[in-house]
Amino acid sequence: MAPRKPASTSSTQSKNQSLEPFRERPADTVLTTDQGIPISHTDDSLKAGLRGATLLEDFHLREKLTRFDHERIPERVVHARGSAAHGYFQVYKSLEKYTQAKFLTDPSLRTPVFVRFSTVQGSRGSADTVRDVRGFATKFYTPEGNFDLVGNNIPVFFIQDGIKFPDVVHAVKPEPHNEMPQGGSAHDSFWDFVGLVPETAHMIMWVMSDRAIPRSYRMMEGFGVHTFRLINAQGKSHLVKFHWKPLLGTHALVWDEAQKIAGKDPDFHRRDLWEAIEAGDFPEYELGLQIVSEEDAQKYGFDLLDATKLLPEEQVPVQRVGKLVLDRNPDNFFAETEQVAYCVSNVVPGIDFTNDPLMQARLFSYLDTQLTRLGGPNFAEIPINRPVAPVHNHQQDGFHRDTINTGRANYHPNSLGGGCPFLANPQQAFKHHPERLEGNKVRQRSESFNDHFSQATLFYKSLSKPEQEHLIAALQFELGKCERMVVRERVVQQILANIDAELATRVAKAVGVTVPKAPKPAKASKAKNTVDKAPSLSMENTPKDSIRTRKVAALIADGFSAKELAQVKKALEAGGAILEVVGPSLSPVKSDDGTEVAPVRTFLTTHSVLYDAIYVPGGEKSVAALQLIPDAADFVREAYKHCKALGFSGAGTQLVEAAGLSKIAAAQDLASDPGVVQNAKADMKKFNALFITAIAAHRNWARQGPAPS
Ligand code: HDD
Repeated sequence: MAPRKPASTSSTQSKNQSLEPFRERPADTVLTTDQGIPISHTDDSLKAGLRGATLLEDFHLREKLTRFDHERIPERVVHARGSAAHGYFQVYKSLEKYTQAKFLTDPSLRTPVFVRFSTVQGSRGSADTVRDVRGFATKFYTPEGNFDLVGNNIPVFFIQDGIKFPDVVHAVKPEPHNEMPQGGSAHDSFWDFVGLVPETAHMIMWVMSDRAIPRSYRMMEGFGVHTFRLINAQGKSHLVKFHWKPLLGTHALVWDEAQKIAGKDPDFHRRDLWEAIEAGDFPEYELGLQIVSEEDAQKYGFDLLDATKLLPEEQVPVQRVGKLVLDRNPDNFFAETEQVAYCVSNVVPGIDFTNDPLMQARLFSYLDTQLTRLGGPNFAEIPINRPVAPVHNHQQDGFHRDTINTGRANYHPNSLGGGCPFLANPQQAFKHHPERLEGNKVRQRSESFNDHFSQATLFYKSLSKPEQEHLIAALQFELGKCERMVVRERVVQQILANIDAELATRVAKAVGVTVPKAPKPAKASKAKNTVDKAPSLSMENTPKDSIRTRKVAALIADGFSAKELAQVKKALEAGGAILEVVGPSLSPVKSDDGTEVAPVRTFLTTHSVLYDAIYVPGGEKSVAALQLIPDAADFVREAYKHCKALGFSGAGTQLVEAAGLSKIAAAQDLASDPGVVQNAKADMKKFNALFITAIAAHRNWARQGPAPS
């Protein structure tokens, strides 16, 4: 197969040159059939007379309909809903001490990547902001072949052995009798499974936390989950956990907001990713590695082969070793995002697997699923899946074969083809780490996998108070949707009571379950060298120093203060935020000095939940008009409810009271709520500084009360 040029090598490269041979023809061409026959009329079928029957002979009609009838391929059995982007990865300095992988040892190399983000439970058309795990899959097109890091935004998994994957997926997917619910886990079969399978406990804590409702794909972490190996040129192996750290920090939505966005804009995350890249605000993440020597593998108090456990950063710090930049949107959703096939088994020399039984099953499952999904064994020839490394082998035939193999030597060894392709130099070839393996054939689990609750408790205890309240409310919501008492009881009594007594009691009360009489205290891990708290697990400790790419709605009507709006816009844009003007209609709105601004959205076409912050400039007439528009006051109320930053300058402050927030209307000094910035005197310098700090803080959680007790 001919070598392919990198999919994207720099942010200045506008088109994927490597795909050019597969691209449609340029704009000056004429319409043809699939056979290249020119077509001059495509609006009427061929008929026997003007009002006569359609003729079977009409090959153009038949081809058009046949192609349409077969446009769909099976959606992914999990992670069906996704969005992707091209970009590149570059290592900061050589990691040759740990690995021979070229993309990790050559700092001058920009390795093209294709990253697909996804939800797990819902179908292709489901909403983006549902409570769910997010997939974070990266295909590195390295010079030594493709490496696929198929991770999630949560560092652990529901189960320990891949043989249970069909069970957990069947349980969480819409129930088989009525195909409900779509895009969510709040139903009986999922929680039935959880109550019966205690190894889910740790993952459940993560999925009920705010991690499962990210603000943006650009603001979530990624994790390889399993322990992998790095192997250096001398054959020495280290164990490694892969992380992605978003440079914009890790931020979440509010559950009420997430549910409303699912209706207002089901494409919220897809749009956010697309628009950021189109605007040149390229999402960036650093690759983090937790490296552990083989000798230390046993010392962390849990089994590194158990995918329901994480390695706290407080025990082994994450080294940031390189940067991932997503700088180009796909040209065609189906050809790229839908047809990309990630396989956990795709590794390059210098990276290897471990015996994690979850990972081992994945090594089979991904390649297997593509055979059905992409119609046969030649899916690696689809442009988005082709390596940039040259491919030479004796594979042949099968459905959808593109390569035209020449010559007669389709076997190894051969002399008819001059011995080609030759075997690679062992120094450069992939070598499986020669780990010593010995044991009886058993269908059992290691005792070292037995502790299901310590890390669930660690996670819960490491959250901030607001995060804990959100988690409790999420459990109350999810279990509250379960119809069967036995399901609710088992989760509370067999799972939650083992994690935290207060958590179990508060959820029990809310879902009508008897509070466990003497809730069992969480079983402390007997292991040495564990931590009691891991601040790195809380999003509270994420960087909050930037307003880059934050979206702010400015609410205006005729008579708004042009000066105030211009000054706030300038200050926000200087910080990298986006100010979107929302007005009563798309017609230009006249300011107090006669200049006009055309809103980009109206109260009908957008909503408070689609913004990070709200700004109301002064102008007596404008504010008086906004007070008469119920949706304008609703904008303010909702943003307040969702703990967002709100800014009111000049007469804009009057909208606070009109929105029914009289308590804060009275508190002009910010003491009661630093997230609400009011400046009736329109001292814009002071106002902008405070407003920017409030937006960068992401949310003022203090505004919320606790979840019901
Ligand atoms: Fe999986 C897709 C992530 C366990 C079997 N998985 C899939 C995708 C992601 C993950 C991000 C979407 C890839 C894309 O965008 O195309 N899966 C994970 C993680 C896991 C995990 C982080 C645990 C650490 N998965 C897992 C197990 C199995 C599978 C244990 C089976 C034994 N996963 C699949 C699959 C999918 C898939 C059925 C569906 C579509 C596909 O592979 O290409 O094979």
